[in-house]
Amino acid sequence: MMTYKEERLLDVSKQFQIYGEIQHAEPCKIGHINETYTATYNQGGVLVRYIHQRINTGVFQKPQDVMDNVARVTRHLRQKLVVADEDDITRKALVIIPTHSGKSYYRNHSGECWRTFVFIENAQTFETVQSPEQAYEAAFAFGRFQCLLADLPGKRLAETIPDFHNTRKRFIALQDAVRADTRNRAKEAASEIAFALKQEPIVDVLLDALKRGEVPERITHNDTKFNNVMLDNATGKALAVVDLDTVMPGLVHYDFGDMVRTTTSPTAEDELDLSKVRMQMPMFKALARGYIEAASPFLKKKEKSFIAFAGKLITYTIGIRFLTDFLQGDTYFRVHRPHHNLDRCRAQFKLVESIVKHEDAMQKYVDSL
Ligand code: GN1
Ligand code: MG
Repeated sequence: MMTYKEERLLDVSKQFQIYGEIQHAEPCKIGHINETYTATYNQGGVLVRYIHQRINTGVFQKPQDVMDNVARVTRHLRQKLVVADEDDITRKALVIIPTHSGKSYYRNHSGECWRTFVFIENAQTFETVQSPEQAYEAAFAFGRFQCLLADLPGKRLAETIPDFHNTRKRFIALQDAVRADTRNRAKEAASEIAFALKQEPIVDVLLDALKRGEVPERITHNDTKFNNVMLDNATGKALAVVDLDTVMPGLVHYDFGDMVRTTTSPTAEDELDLSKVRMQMPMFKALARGYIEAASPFLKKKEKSFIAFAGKLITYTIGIRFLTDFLQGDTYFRVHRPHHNLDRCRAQFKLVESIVKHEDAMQKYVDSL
């Protein structure tokens, strides 16, 4: 018997090339953007799981572009793993299940866009990092991901969200939100706004380096949260990186920076006790080692050097995105309580302050590798 009330999911489940009957489905609570379900099917008496995911088309306005990118990237990764003679490849590169008409996603009568992946069994994700070994694994996985995609053939990937990590544009958006103050919330966030504006000198550092040709555009993941890495239950090793919606042209620093943001503090992104939020050097070192080890085949010298700075910039950038969303009435990131976006912003800014205290040591360590 179906144990869930999601009538729409029943319709969705019929659209894809999956054998067997859907038994039940549970919502996954990870992620602020898309809506994700784990669905169990009975295939000849064996229970097999799939992921059904509704793409947030408010955020990803061209779902076809998203799915074209994801299809190209996963196909390329799979080919590389085959050539490298790896085993267990369906747990290492996401597998898209097409619709009956061969499409990579299904659009229903009310315009909802749904896609399906093979579920990766015996693996898990974590909201917070448990050990430097895990940090190393995550960084190695994202570095390898970039490395395997460095020779992706064909045209430039679509920019699924233009200017996604453009800190200058994010800064301007914050200034606009403060000026408009449509929800009359600027007062409550006065000290966060002041902190954000004071950091302006760091806003253009990577954009300028890109303009000067010191750092090149590459294919990057752009959402390298620690909870986007699947770790094997048995070995603790990273299997796959997931959430490929923002795989597109970018700077490697965006990826490394978001790893620093989500992997160096023992706390969750929305920690309320700010005294617990801090950049832990052993985690940073493990990240830098793992990342550089995997990315060294393509990473240029100057590009590598900027890695140390990336954590501060991306933590700051995501912080101002949370702040902007708070000021605009929580229309972008899913929130689970009042002030959630402001709480997230505060934790990011606290981490920025902690990173600043370790900046020199971080740079020295990266340069020593
Ligand atoms: C969003 O997919 P999800 O919810 O993990 C966001 C990221 C932010 C992150 C902050 C498309 O990621 O950019 O860093 O929240 N994704 C998008 O947790 O905006
Ligand atoms: Mg995401």
